[in-house]
Amino acid sequence: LLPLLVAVGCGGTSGTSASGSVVSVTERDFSISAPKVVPAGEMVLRVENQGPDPHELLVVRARNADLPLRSDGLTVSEEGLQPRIVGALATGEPQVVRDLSVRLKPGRYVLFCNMSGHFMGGMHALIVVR
Ligand SMILES: [Cu+2]
Repeated sequence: LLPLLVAVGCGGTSGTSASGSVVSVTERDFSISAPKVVPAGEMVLRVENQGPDPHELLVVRARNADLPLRSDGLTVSEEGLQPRIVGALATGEPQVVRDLSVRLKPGRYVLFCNMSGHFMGGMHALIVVR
């Protein structure tokens, strides 16, 4: 899977920008692919949705993907996670690439999609920032 993730390079982006490094994240039904370790600081999460469904991406500081659920049992309790949510993005339609700028301190973070049932379906990834 990894070689596919590296081949984004649209229009002369070089892997770094004024706001820090660029980290490629890929979402699909129903998984999230992201680097396991990234350097701390400012970065751009370049999120590509490979669909076919629309997705979203939330970034929360958490030890593992054992996140609290709402009473519906289908979505993560974003209310219960505040203020540990450090970024959020709706990816919109498939094949769309969107950037999310975040500043991450060293620690462990979970990327997840909180559309109904998607987290349970496997749309979460743990990244270590150091
Ligand atoms: Cu999703």
